[in-house]
Amino acid sequence: MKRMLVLGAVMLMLVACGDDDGPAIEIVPPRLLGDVAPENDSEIREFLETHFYNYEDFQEPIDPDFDFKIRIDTIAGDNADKTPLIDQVSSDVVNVSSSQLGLSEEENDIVHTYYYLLAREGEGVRPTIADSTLLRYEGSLLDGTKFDATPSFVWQELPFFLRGYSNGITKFASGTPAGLTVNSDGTSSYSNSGIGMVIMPSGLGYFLGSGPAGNIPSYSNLIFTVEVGNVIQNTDNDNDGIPSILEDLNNNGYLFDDNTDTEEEANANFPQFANFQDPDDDGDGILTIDEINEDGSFRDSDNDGVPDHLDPDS
Ligand SMILES: [Ca+2]
Ligand SMILES: [Ca+2]
Ligand SMILES: [Ca+2]
Ligand SMILES: [Ca+2]
Repeated sequence: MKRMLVLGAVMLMLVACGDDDGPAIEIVPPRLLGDVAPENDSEIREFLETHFYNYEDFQEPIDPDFDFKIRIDTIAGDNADKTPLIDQVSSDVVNVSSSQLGLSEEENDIVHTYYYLLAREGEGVRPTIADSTLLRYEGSLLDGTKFDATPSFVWQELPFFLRGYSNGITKFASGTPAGLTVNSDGTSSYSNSGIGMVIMPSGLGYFLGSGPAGNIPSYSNLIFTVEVGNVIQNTDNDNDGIPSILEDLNNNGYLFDDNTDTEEEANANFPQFANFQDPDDDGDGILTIDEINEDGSFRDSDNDGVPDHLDPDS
């Protein structure tokens, strides 16, 4: 996941099929978000109804040897009377447009529901979708196939293109400040960290597939178990004096579609940098940090309603 998805070009899946004239290649266009999202949601809900997690391990008194790992199993046999996940999760929604996934079908604001489980409430603060967060995670498919994991705590710069991941992380609070313990066997733990799980549809994940090792099939629902250790609030990714979360100009909870100098960057053959990644938001050659006041407030020198750092002519 540390490797960002390159979503510029829409990938087409090639399917070989035979006919009378020999093998031919049929191009299958990507499916519609609006068709896949409800299918994914039924699959996820069925999973939540038929599976449970080791919630008893998380209840007091806690076994001193418990590793605070979430374990999922099916409700059957000896476990037939366990409480299903569906009774223990919460949900939230994210609107997704096809352009945000590099798709061309012009679908806008398709509702996607993700589910999250708080196995242990953290004691500290919750990150925004754009805060640096110290965490560890494990990603898997609903069938249990693991595709990515960081067994040790790592600092991650949110947001990710995986919106279910970035949004899901905001539900977990960090642990006790300076609560990191490195054990003699090299493992580490964090006191009172937020521990839980996020289950998301493919439109909030890798949609067409791929993933860290190219091992995620198209339209796959994803599960991430996460533990949030520490959070840097008001992270300013590009050090321009404006916290990243405040660079979501259109307030849609998605930071990659707020780019004030799109044309200037295209004309200069630069890659596109969204405002939260761009120290000169309006591309006028003056750094944003030099176009705002020291206390972080904005200036509007020519009184046209556009603050100086977003206004190339002032
Ligand atoms: Ca935005
Ligand atoms: Ca830019
Ligand atoms: Ca910026
Ligand atoms: Ca500027």
